Amino acid sequence: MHQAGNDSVITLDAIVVGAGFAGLYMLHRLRELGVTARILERGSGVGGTWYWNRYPGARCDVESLEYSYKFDDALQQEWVWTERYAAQPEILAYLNHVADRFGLRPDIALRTTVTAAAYDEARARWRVTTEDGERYDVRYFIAATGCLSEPTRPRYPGQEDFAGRILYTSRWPREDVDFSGQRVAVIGTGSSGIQSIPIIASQASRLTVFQRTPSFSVPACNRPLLADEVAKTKLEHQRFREHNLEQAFAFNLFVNPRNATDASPEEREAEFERRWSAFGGLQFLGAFQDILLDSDANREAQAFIRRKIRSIVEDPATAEMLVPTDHAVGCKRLCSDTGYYETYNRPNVELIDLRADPISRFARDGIVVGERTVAADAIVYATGFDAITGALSRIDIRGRNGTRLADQWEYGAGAYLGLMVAGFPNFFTITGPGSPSVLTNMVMAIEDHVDWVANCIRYLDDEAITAIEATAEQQTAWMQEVAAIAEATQFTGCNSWYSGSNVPGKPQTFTIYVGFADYRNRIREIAERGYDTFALRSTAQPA
Ligand code: N01
Repeated sequence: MHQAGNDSVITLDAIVVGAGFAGLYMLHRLRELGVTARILERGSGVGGTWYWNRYPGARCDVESLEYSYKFDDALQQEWVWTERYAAQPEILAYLNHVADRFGLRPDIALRTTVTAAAYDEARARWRVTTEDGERYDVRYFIAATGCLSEPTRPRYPGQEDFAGRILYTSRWPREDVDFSGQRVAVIGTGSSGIQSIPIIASQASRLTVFQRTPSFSVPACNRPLLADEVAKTKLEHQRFREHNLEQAFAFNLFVNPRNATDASPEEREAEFERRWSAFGGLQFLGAFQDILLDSDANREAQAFIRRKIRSIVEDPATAEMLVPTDHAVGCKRLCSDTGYYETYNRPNVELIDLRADPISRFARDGIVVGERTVAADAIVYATGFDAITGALSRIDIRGRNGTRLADQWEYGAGAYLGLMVAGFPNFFTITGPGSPSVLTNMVMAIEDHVDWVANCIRYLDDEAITAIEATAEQQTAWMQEVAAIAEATQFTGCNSWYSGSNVPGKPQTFTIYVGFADYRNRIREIAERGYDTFALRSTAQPA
């Protein structure tokens, strides 16, 4: 690393933003290539989304044996997952282990927020600036900023008057939060709310849940992993993980080849019941192969979950409030829970439907809905994220001719292959808009992207190419393809964070490439054919 004394600009080959799954593996690969790099991470620890989202009940909805890196055999063998779905502390411990095992920490700057990055076309270099005024001069600017890292922060009138504690699931404190004897309000019933509500209910004297839209949720069927199944997976892990890469969502979704629309009512009921009570969680989506493609098939899945909610929740009025009526199963991300619907049978839990009774303001002692003040000692926002683009849009990123990324994405985000933005040479977006990102087992999608970026950088070095950039035509055609694929599915017909409709003013575009295995083949083919179709520049030498 070269640190110039005069202007305190640190010269490296690459800056990676973020020390989650993506940033850690990217740094590892860059080092293998001999590329000097540093991760800049705003948290005070590594782990990314698993560093911040430490709310009670936080747990992954992809199985732990699959939701882990596959790149290193020894790592795969030595780490032992304890539960079918890993809880947040275990995943965070795993990522800390990875940072130590591969000696990554010396090249990670924590508590470091990137505020700006500007491309200097004459020098084909990026100038990256942090909140503390540090400046880096690099050839590659790599965003490993995560898809769910920028929380939305709704604000109600009178919020500053509230005398109790306000918490965000997405920014949960590091110390234990004990709700014993407290009256707690939770706003939001997506995955974070649905995971935390049963646990908060078991601690609090009273829990009031404020729901704007009910979600579909399926029991996770979590359990301790058996020693035998762990040993078997370790023995076969190469094949097991290769199999992930061939799947539509990069995890082992057991898809029943039958159509729900062809099945008899008895057959449908039996299969849905098996998925609900034995398989659990996202496996519900594989009950029939047409659930995510055909609205009639999806309606059968909806009807089954609605019946389940009504059979579990004892109070009929509460059950009706919890029944989703305005979207398909899977259109909003399917939630995976442990005892969520049962929680509403507890005498200390109440559900308020914000569509019938909107919050008018916060008061000193609680939340005002209509004429009533719901008393609260603590309010938990489980209101979600400015997904996919939120973290990047908050950095002042300027490409060629000073074009701002936020301006280019004003009417909808796009990136060729989900990896490179036209007008922004040598800038890579890991799991960016236009890639399968959140509709996958993220660790697999991340590894795949990191490998792609690493191979691209090796190619550029080998060929003495200074800068690579996607063309505007490539990007436009790619995003059209992404949209066309999504239109043939059930993912686009509702308000969801997938399409940005949860963030006021955000353009509503569905930028997720549905189908990991197809996508992976596409980007590998493109790389194998060579990079000649990109705009390449080899004249100016890197400074
Ligand atoms: O966020 P969400 P999340 N007033 O956007 C409501 C991943 N994740 O943090 O639907 C009142 O899903 C909002 O209502 P509506 C996973 O991919 C994974 O829960 O917009 N309510 C919704 O009910 C997940 O999908 C895991 O009408 C407001 C809720 O808040 C993603 O992160 C665990 C509101 C937000 O739900 C996001 O989940 C946790 C307002 N002003 C998270 N604004 C697992 O691996 C929003 N809402 C299992």
